[in-house]
Amino acid sequence: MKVVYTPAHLLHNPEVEIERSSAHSPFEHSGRAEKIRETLASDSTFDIVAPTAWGIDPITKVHNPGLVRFLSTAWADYQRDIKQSREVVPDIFFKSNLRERMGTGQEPASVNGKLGWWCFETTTPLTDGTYEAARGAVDVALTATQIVLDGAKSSYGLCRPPGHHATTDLYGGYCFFNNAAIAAHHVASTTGSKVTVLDVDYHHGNGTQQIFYERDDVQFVSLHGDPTRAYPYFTGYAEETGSSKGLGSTLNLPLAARTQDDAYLQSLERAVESIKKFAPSLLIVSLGLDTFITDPICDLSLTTDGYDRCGALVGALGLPTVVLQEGGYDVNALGVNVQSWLHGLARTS
Ligand code: SP5
Ligand code: ZN
Repeated sequence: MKVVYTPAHLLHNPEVEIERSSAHSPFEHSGRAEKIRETLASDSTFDIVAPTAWGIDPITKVHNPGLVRFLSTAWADYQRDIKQSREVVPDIFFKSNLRERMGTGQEPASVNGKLGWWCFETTTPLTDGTYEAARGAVDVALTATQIVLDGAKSSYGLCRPPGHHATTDLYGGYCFFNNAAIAAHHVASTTGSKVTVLDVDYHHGNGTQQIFYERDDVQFVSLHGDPTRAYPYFTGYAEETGSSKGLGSTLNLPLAARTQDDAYLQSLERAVESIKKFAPSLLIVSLGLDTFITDPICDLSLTTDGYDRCGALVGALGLPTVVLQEGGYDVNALGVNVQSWLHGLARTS
């Protein structure tokens, strides 16, 4: 199986994350992707290749061009206009209620205002090379997708930073550009065929859901910690099933704390049945390993063997499958967990 990787991710290298009312070292750091790369490099099943450059157009077909423009200069603008700072984080957020009955308003002219306009939370600092790293992750996703469009049964894109929390207009949740959504839109719009994004990251893929909520050509199916207790809190309820043309093309399967392999696989079986009904021509998996039993920020209880079973269940769909990396924060186990999931997939697909 081809693994698409670029060292460009190293350019996004925050040293602090503001979370739970304190500043601490980031859960999302470059060691995650390097651990995965090292583990897959030592396994002859995998062949690591570099991405090709796809340019900005596939990004602006999914994201507001204003978001892309902002991210391309935000760090430098902040250094120049506000102060010298290794990490750049908003200190104010636009919330639509602030202007209730007064219209949406407009993007502020000042960089501090812009930060609050385009970002939704504090755990996603910008550093000097964040934009280049985020562009690299999109190139990784699109190159992995092209490998499958060219006839491979499956591929794996080692995306970092991750993508599934980024909406059309907002970054956050460690995500800047929605790699999986950009890949899914690219396939749907260039082939005219249906695509499913199956999101198995612990956290609800609010960005991917929002991007496709009214569409009937891209299905979104997600298993995640129940938003009554889990980040990102405001989305991912079972009642959210899509709207207008997209009604019925979104499926949310929220999970209880400490869900183990067998119960998780029962929910994954429901996801697989809904994908069969939708009958896409291609499957994109947003793969988060933060469902792992010892993940430091999550509360599900999956095991390394469980991931093999999950990959095998998805592989049995028999669909061309692009697997893209999202979260997973127990770095010691991250490499073997990705490896296990992909071995399961390759065995049955
Ligand atoms: C891609 C991805 O997995 N993004 C996750 C972003 C979560 N960021 C904030 C997490 C806050 C969780 N705090 C819970 C601490 C429990 N000890
Ligand atoms: Zn996650």
